[in-house]
Amino acid sequence: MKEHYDASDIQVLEGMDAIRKRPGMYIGSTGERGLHHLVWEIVDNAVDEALAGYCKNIEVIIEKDNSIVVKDDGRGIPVGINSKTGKSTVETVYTVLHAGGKFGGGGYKVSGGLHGVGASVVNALCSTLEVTVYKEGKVYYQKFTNGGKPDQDLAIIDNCDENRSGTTVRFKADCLIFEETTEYDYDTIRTRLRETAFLNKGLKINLFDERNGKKDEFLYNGGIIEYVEMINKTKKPIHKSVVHIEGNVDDIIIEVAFQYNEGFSSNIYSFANNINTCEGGMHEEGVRRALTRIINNYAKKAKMLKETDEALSGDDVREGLTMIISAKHPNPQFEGQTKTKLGNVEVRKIADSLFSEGFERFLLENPDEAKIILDKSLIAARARVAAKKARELTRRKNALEISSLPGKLADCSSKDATISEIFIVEGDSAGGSAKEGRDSRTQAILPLRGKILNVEKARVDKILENEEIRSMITAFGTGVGNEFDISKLRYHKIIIMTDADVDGAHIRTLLLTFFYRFFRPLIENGHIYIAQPPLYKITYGKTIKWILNEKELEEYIKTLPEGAKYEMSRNKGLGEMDAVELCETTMNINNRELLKVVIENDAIKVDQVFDVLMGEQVEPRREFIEKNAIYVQNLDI
Ligand code: 0RA
Repeated sequence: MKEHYDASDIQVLEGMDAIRKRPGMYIGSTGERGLHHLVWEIVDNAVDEALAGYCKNIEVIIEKDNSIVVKDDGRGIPVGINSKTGKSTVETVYTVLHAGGKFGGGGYKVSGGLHGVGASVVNALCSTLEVTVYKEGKVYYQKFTNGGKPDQDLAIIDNCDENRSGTTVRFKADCLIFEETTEYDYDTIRTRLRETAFLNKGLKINLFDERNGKKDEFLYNGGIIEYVEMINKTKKPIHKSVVHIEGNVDDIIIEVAFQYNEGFSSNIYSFANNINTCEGGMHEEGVRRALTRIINNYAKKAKMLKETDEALSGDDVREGLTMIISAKHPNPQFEGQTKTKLGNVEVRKIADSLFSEGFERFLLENPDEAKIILDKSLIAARARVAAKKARELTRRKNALEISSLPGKLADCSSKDATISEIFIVEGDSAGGSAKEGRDSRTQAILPLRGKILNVEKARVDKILENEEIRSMITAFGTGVGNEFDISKLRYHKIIIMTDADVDGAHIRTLLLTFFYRFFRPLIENGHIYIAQPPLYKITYGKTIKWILNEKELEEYIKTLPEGAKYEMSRNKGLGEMDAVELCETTMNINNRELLKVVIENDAIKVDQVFDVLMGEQVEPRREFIEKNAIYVQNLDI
């Protein structure tokens, strides 16, 4: 341990201390997500070395005690003394905030949003961090403890093969900072590393979990082409090849891969320097604009669009489209609420022209596939026109009626949306009890008859003709599609209340799919909830007790006198309770426990889950349910 600190040491210590005082500012949270950010940060450093063209293999190990090891075979972090800090570059990188970028010198960096905060942030939040650098026949090593305090200077500890180079970092999250958990989730790390491998063709990434022996290897020589193929594996592609377009202008690289499938939703995922740009940005705008324009031009030239037809809209040409856009920029600007929007304006034009050129050439060289793609867009346009007519019809019909609200809806009397709730209830009989037991001031009830339409299997016009779906749309008040306006939402809580059986779970999944596809902002803004009717009924003497779950059951039974004779039954459906019981257990805001529905950050994963569960192909669905039963359960929470 060091005993003497000079002025620059003190400065560094203060910097590291500031990170420990406000970890949230640097890694977003100190929960599970923040914990995983440590891994992303260290892996991203290695990926930067791969982007620079020097690293081909990355290995990540989750050790038994939840230490993480990240190994790369890059050039190795420089070991010489840094003139500004008077310390080795290794020590500087791991103890000075934002030092990372300064030593890279050009190249594409994985940096933006919460990422790229620097290895020093990780070090500050770890109980131990060890760096080993292999370079020019020597092995260099330095260890930091208690939030990044160096145990000693960087030292040569061994010799190695002259040809070997690389960096190995081993770290353990500090449980004083990550109070909630320091346990890593294999699948979270796996999904992220797979994505990184897709986005960096030729980079091999190995993952090994010493806690349970799980392992994976990711290497995609086809890069994002293979990514599109994987996403479309659960859908039915309508043309053979994945279209691939790549080019660069002024050191800005744009790469796009896409393929249409039989489905109706559009799945466009964009990345800038490997960061998932969920909020889009200039690269995405450029490509979208070009896609619409090129398809319209082709349709006109091929006389597929009659003079009388209106132009194909962006939605038309994106129906059933799976697309990955990857931009690499030497100096990316990340904007937006979550810093996941690429802001560099020059990128729009570059993305537009590179994509237009490549896509036009593809259409010319592949007339058969061109026809398939054009037909798909033309059919979508016709369906859109039909849907518009259907909507207009609904509106006119409503205008003639006195109230535009659906007849089955028992509305609440309050007009204040912030305190109003709507229960979507399975079945008329449960709907009856709910109407009787509700607080009619703030609680509205909308009973649904049977199962709603599966929106993954139907086109927009058919979906909008469905009566159950129309009731929900009118009741919510927001409108759908282009007309959607969240400020018109009539209830801030939309609560799904279904039976606690298989059918109930299916109806809930159908409803969640519908909300996810048509009302995603309602989920994103936390308006969708799931009611939890009690699972058990205990009759003890004259008292009847409804119990939410196994855990509460155990606790309740403990409170009964020893040898007490009680009867227990599983609550099969909402119909088993009378109005008062339903109200007291599941609806009353003082007693009930609602689950809020949230969207997993990984949009691709969520999309796949819905698609596999609700889509056309049976085999991947079975496969998926077998492998991921638990995840599907979690999805509801
Ligand atoms: C700056 C310059 C050089 C290598 C690196 C950074 C580097 C950093 C990390 C972080 C994790 N793995 C890494 N690998 C390399 C080049 C050094 C030289 O040419 O001597």
